[in-house]
Amino acid sequence: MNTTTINVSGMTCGHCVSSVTEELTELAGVENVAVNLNAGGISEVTITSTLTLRPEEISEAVAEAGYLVVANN
Ligand code: 9UX
Repeated sequence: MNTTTINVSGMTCGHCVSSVTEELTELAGVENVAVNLNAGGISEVTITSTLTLRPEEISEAVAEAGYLVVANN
């Protein structure tokens, strides 16, 4: 199992969490998505998958939901 942690900006409520979770869950091999919501700040999203995910497909999925993957610093 692969664990990928990303930082996402622009999420402020539970519906944001649902949207991002739904989009990421659609990626091939994704088993679980856990969001640590930081409303108004940078939220940490941890993705567990059976396949290795490409950074671009993750960014695209998050963008589909309407949010942005940002750097870890
Ligand atoms: Mo909640 Mo998130 O109304 O963009 S869906 S703030």
